[in-house]
Amino acid sequence: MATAKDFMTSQKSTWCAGCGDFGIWTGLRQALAELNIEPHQASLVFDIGCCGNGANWHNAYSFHGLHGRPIPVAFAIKLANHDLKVIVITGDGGGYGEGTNHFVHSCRANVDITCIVYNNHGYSLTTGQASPTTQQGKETKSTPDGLLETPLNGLQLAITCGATFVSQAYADEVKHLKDVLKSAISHQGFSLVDVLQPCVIYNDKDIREQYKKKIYKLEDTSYKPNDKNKAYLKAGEQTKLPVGILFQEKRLSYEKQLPQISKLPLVKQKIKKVNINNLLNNFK
Ligand SMILES: Cc1ncc(C[n+]2csc(CCOP(=O)(O)OP(=O)(O)O)c2C)c(N)n1
Ligand code: SF4
Repeated sequence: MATAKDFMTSQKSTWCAGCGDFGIWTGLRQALAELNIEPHQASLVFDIGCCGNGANWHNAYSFHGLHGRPIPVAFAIKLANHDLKVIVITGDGGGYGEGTNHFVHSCRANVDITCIVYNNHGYSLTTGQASPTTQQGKETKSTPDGLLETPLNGLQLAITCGATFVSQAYADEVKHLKDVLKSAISHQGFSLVDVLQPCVIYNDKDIREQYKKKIYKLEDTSYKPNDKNKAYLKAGEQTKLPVGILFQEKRLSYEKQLPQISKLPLVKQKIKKVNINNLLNNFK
């Protein structure tokens, strides 16, 4: 039986005391353990960012690559070995900014990966610039006179682009977050968990009080996550913030439709000897 501790390394975290990333780290480790996934059965793909720095203290097959690019790496890992649970760890900057293109097309593809967006509504690692989810009018290091653009809603983007599991969670509600993560990781297809993550350095000083006033659990209402139009509207709520599963549907995942890997993961297949001359002759 795996335990949450199995997903820790001997490295100490460099996150600031009070960072919301700690709650997500705990929730993720607990979710994996409760699903009885061992570290060698999971691949965690980290973006560059404060959240991505966690690559050093998460034990699993980890990859820490270029900013905005964890999704294509995760997609490729899934195609190479679809027996692995593949999880992307990215910020709102990486997921919805530099990596938007990959996000959009992986939703469409419905590849079976889980994308956890550590959404602190700004670029934290690079010291407080505006990201695509920053509130309009916000003064940040990169928008000293206030941000002009309207914020991007990652939940609505995912629903529109064909993601088959879309959810929102809160970093400080670890048990609830863990349950949402368990559902997302167990889902067959592209799953998004957008986690509202307090940053104690670059968010408003009362960010936790703001979240406490606004957040409510969808399970405490009569809401059912099976209607795309209703999910889109729910995902747009701002005065109050719903946490839980907003949308889920069944659709065959990308890797399940590939005949080449339907019987055996690519990594377990024997490499066939190919006469390269036959191939080269085709180009003559
Ligand atoms: C290709 C590339 N572009 C830009 C950067 C600079 N950069 C590093 S992290 C980052 C954004 C971090 O914000 P986010 O993804 O939201 O993660 P957070 O630090 O808030 O967890 C940026 C712009 C980079 N390292 N590489
Ligand atoms: S700067 Fe913000 S997001 Fe980064 S470690 Fe500190 S509290 Fe967390």
